[in-house]
Amino acid sequence: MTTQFPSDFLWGTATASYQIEGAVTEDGRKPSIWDTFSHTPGKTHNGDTGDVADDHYHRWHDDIALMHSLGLQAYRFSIAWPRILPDGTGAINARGLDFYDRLVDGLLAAGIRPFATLYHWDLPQTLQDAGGWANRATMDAFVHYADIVARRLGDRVHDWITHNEPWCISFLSHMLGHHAPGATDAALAFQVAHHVLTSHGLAVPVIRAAAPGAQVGITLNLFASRPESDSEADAAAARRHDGYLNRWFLDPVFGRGYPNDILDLIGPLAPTMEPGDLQAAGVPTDFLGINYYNPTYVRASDSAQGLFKTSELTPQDYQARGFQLTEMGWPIDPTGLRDVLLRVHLAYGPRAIYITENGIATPDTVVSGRVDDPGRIAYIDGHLRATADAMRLGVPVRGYFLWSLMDNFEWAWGYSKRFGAVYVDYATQQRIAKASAHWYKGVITANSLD
Ligand code: IFM
Repeated sequence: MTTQFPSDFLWGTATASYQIEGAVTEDGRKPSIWDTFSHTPGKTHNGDTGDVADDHYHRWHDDIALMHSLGLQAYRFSIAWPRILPDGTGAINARGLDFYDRLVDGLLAAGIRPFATLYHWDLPQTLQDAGGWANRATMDAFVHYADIVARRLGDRVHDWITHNEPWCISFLSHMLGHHAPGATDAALAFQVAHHVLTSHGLAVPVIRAAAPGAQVGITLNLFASRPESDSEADAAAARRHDGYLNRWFLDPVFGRGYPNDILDLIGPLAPTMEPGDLQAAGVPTDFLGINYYNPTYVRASDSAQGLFKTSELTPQDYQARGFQLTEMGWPIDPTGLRDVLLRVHLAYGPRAIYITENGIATPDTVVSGRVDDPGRIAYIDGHLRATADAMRLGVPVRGYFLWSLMDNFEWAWGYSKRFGAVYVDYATQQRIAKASAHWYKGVITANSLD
């Protein structure tokens, strides 16, 4: 059955600065926490770093031409804070701003609408040395940085995202230790989350003032938290899981403060707040960005280590239950996206939603100059149909950004996982549009799925 999208539906791809740019010491850029982390032995697969990545800093012009050839209408990229303010605050590095200036002009000349994310994890190391996101001063530094960037680009960039995936910035990076800066302290993670959310809210009016007419939002990575069985214990575990992964972020962003059930659960680990913080975090926004990859099934667990007393199914569990897995070991289930979209619409009512990331890592190889990735086509197809299902039920989804434009540095997984619609040969930096990129172009052109 043909699935038609509205005529103004926006089709794009997404990337992030540290994952593609390389050129980490060029034109005045100083280290970010990801430079430090990736250069620390044992932190990334194979010791991979973003030193070169996709060399996009030098190849941006060709990359825009590639996007144009693929029919893309929008491009979500992130700005590297350490290029703009190499120490996080203080002197502005004009050459850093110039890079994004050229990029934006190039995108517009190619008819591609730029969506700029201000923070996709590359915190200047100097700020980390002063306490990072646990330090309130980092919030002020972020707002100042947002102001500088919005003043420079705001005459041409109309769509702004403050932060990408606050859950990853806080819990994945400060409680689970998987991402930079690699801390394992739950109280720290809650404090970081609070400052990230507050800084989002403080930055929104600043961006609007610097870029009149701007549409401003935040991107959350949301999960379909599902109980593994019908038992009341597992249902309660799924609520806790949802509480700390989803509601801990959705509730304050939509002006409701933090969820009481999670506050009760964490007791003294709750963040220190100042008057006005929650009000700031709840500032009305123009859209919500949602990143969705997979559902998560959880069961109650009495493990003394688990603050939330839940455990997620393992990849083996998912396989045993008939799920197909991505190369990341994540279960594939597009109904999770439909459920997340409906839930957010009904419970929070954002003015508009963009799917700012959705995609899959697949085991791609080049054969006779071609890369066939049927798994990616099936994944996108399924998730677009799920999106259309949600839209038919009234969810205001305005666009879809495939993660990612091209293969890139997948954080702790280094270059071992390929999420791109475009294959990157890291030895030569050759780009090869995969079968999915050609297929996606067809979808964009038709504005529908057959
Ligand atoms: O590569 C990441 C991206 O930086 C943030 N969202 C999830 C992607 C895939 O893991």
